[in-house]
Amino acid sequence: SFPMEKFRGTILHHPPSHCFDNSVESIKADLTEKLFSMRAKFPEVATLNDYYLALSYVVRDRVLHRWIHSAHTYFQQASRTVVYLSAEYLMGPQLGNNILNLGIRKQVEQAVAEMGLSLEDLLEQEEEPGLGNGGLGRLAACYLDSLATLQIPAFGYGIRYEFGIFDQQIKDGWQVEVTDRWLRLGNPWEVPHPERRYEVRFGGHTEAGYDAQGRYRVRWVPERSVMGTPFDTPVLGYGVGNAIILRLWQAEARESFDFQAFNLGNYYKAVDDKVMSENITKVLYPNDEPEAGRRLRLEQQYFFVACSLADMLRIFFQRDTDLDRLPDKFVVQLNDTHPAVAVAEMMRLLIDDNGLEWDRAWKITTGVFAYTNHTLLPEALETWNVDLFGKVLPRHLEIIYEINHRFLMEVNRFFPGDAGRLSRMSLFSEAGEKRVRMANLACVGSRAINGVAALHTDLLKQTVLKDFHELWPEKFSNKTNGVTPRRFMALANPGLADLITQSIGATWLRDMDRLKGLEPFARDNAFRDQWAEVKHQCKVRLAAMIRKKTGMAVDPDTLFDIQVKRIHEYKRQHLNVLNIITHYRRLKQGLDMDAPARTFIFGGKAAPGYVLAKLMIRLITGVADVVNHDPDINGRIKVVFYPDFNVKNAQHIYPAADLSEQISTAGKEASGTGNMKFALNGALTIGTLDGANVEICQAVGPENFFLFGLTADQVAATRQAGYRPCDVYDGNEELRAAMGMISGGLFSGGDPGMFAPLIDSLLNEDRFMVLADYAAYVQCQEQVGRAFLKPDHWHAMSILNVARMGMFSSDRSIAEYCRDIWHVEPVPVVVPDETCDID
Ligand code: OAK
Repeated sequence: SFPMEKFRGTILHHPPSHCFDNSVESIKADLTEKLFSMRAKFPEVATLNDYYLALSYVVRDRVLHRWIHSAHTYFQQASRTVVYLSAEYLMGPQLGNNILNLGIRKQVEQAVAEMGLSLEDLLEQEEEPGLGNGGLGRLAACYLDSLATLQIPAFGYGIRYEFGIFDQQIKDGWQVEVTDRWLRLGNPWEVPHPERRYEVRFGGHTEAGYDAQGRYRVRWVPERSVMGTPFDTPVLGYGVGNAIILRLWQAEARESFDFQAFNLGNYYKAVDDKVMSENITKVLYPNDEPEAGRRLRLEQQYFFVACSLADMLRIFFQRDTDLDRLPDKFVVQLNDTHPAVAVAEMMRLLIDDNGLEWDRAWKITTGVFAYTNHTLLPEALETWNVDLFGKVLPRHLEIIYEINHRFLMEVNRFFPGDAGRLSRMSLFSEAGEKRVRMANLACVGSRAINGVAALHTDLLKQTVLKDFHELWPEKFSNKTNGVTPRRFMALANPGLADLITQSIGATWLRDMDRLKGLEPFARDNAFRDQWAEVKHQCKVRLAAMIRKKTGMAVDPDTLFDIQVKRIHEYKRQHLNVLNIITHYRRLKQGLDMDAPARTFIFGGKAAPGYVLAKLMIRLITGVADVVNHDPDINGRIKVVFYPDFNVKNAQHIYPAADLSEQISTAGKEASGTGNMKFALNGALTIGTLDGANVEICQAVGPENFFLFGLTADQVAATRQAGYRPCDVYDGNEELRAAMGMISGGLFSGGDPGMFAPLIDSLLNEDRFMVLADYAAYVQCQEQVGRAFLKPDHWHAMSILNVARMGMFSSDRSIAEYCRDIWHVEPVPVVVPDETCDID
């Protein structure tokens, strides 16, 4: 084989400095060439998808060129590197974003136009990789964008699911899940590296003994193993030479045939094993499933963690030999607990594979990891049955027992004899069946722990992680989430972005504090008119999309009131529906006739096994059916369920909103990021003091925010005082009427039983205080209606929202992670013969 050793640590040669010509002529020539070389087609027979693929390859070459120079620079400088471990990445379509970040939009537009194509049509061809459920996965994608833009050496590691989040269809008003075959037409953005695969072992048992030097050693004798192959997708920063890599692992069988089984004539067992291996990365698991504790899911988690850490060590050993220096070279961020088994795997790698002693290994491990928590909901905190865990990862279970033993001794030194504390902090819960607590493992193995909004971090310290905070207050900090303005403003809303750039210059896209410069324009009539016109155009476009997807006509002159996010009881889409029904009933009674006409738009997926969430969708479509066709209403209310909410659709939806619904029960939404995307596109928010809403309200000013409902403290106190939802129900005539219309069958074709589970859960328990907040919400919505009737003031508020939202850029979040947790510095990448700066 090639004698790599000889060259390790020296630079062989520079990467190609082939100079890309981004002129229109050159892009056209490249496009035709790619059509030929990558699609084997000539123009007359090429499909739109062929052109999409060809254009993607044209763009990919240019992105890879920057990636090669980035990788080379980072290698040469042995730069400190961030490793982001996440089971989910919701990247969204790649073509448009890469064109934007390369700064070649105008040329590409013209090039394809001259070839008789429209860029918009080509962009529409792309099927997005839906490799995530919602907020957590999209946050990871925004963070990659900001890491690249801020010139931070980084890797994103994750799983290449063959089937991402399901596609949602609506049939007879119900959600129907369809498999997401996103790879069907090929994925031009990834580069597979089968030459760089790793073996991942599972099951079996361990054997203890002594090595040649007489040291105690444990040997793991696995039962089976699979291979992990990396697929690399470059992520380009905006207006910089830097690109980073998203490296997703795909599981493959070790051999295409198990030769022994084959020789024994057991052909089908051999094929079976191959299928079993490949199953590991077959499908993304949905959140919010009642029983998610499945073996395959644990295997997925360990699989990608094992591959990623092995890869990280390989890179480390390219330049270094002393593992004590690992924490100087890498920091590994755990995106929630899905990758938390990394703590045990790191210990195993250091002790079993590299021969380190426990204390030295533990110092390295706890110097490398940091943990972000993304939820307070107790049912979303991950635990694994110990028997299952031991069957899949016997060596890791032993290591976790040992970590726990040593950890509880430490706790006991700090808080002697506090048995309650010991049992709460243990890595194992013993109530009922014994389980491993992944959040506790993540806390113990990390040197930094953070929440994702100020309120969330405070609540973490007071509730789920209280004991850990008391032990290690210095580990905790808050890092309020952010979103990338490149995708969610410049790409999604070019009209708005252009207007902003005309007024305050172009630098805001990389320095969002500059948006402050918009404030004076809130008083400028001519500017307000332009602002209103941009919003109107976005609404016209969304109306066309709604028409195309649902066949429904909606009027862009009505108030677009939008709630898009996962469907969940705590997010309270049913509170929104109760207000719609109330408003509907008032109109039927001839009341509220001066309220503006509204289009209520919903979107979002329900977990396939979450019965009440699916029923909430059916309620929305049921209300839509009645209200939209009631001649008395005559278009004063329309209700739309926009099917298959995903990143691609989201880019059409956020820009078109007048009103953003952020109405979760206070204390339940860790942060929210949709709230930021709406406000950055000039929507006003109706919201509770929950998650990042608190900070948004503070930033834009309460006079530019529609605030309602119980605070997190009040929610807790109300619960404590013995909250009885039926008392609220009894005391509110309009609420009774609205719920009565539901339970009477008006929205279920006369079937009174359909929504009974929803109604019963509200009346008997109402875990999320829907009824407690109902009156305040309805009243706040009336205020919204009145405000919308004064367009000048409305648009002024909208401008002030955008002007004051700069801190919710993911650039700010990432800069804080870099400063407080990661301690990494930017490493600028110079690409020869290229000017990357867009401004
Ligand atoms: C998913 C699975 C397990 C735990 C949390 C999640 C998740 O998606 N959490 C969401 O993370 C977002 C990013 O931090 C937050 O904005 C959302 O509030 C939170 O629900």
